[in-house]
Amino acid sequence: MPFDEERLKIFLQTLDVDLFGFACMDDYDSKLVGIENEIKLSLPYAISIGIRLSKGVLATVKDGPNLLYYHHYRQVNMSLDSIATKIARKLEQEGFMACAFPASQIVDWKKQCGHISHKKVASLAGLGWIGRNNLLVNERYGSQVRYTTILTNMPLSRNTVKNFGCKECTACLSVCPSGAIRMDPKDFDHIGCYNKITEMKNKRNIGQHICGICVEACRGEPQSTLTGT
Ligand code: B12
Repeated sequence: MPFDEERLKIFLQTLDVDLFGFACMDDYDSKLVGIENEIKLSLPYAISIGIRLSKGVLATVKDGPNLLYYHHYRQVNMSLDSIATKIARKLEQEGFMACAFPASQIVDWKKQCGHISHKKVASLAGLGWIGRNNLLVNERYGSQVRYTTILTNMPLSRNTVKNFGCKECTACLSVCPSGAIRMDPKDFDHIGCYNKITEMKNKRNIGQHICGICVEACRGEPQSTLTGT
């Protein structure tokens, strides 16, 4: 029996992820960073996976990042990286090519970019939309999900993009310590956010540019139907 999309879905359901979806790299209209752009042609399909953050840990994020959140952030990144490697290995064992990208690695420090935007791939894979907080908002889990991407040449169908938008929700607006969040997601103040995160990193002795306040505030709708394929 050939390893097709249906069998891939069954395999993905056995893994410890909360969300997954498929996209076509034809629709990814940005350049990849620090890697040959031709990979989009040789590996034209994308699998986006997401792991939700612990509600218990997020509840401790009051006025900014703490060491517990930092540890959890690293653990979830490690889980995503390990699961993405497992998926790529499975695809290669089944005779396809695949490439797993790191969950959280900066390859261009000046432009603050990773190889590929996981938010963009996840939104193309139907897992959510870019919210007022500049994060990917999933209908069910809000922004409390971290993502990564696997590219492959195994033919996959595109999921429908769910660009529902934040509607009247402004939960993240007033809590942002830098005032970077505005009504229109396009007006998000990237520099203001970055400066505040850098200040918190230095003051709180946290080894990473993290914050967590707008992540904690964006909780999604627990009643909504499960997204992903
Ligand atoms: C570098 C980086 C940062 C930099 C900022 C860089 C930047 N310019 O965005 C800093 C250190 C400031 C940062 C901060 C944070 N980050 Co960060 N970061 C990254 C990283 C490693 C690379 C991002 C990148 O390449 N950006 C380049 C720009 C061009 O791409 P982008 O921001 O991803 O997306 C833009 C465009 O692509 C476009 N877009 C996005 N989707 C779509 C869809 C369509 C259809 C279209 C047309 C356009 C479009 O609009 C976006 C906004 O401008 C990613 C991991 C990754 N490889 O994706 C994590 C990542 C974006 N970070 C993440 C998080 C959670 C955070 C923080 C909350 C920190 C924390 N963990 O506590 C804050 C968020 C602050 C905020 N509200 O935005 C998560 C987001 C998860 C989510 N649910 O959205 C990611 C995806 C990591 C992960 N593995 O999950 N981050």
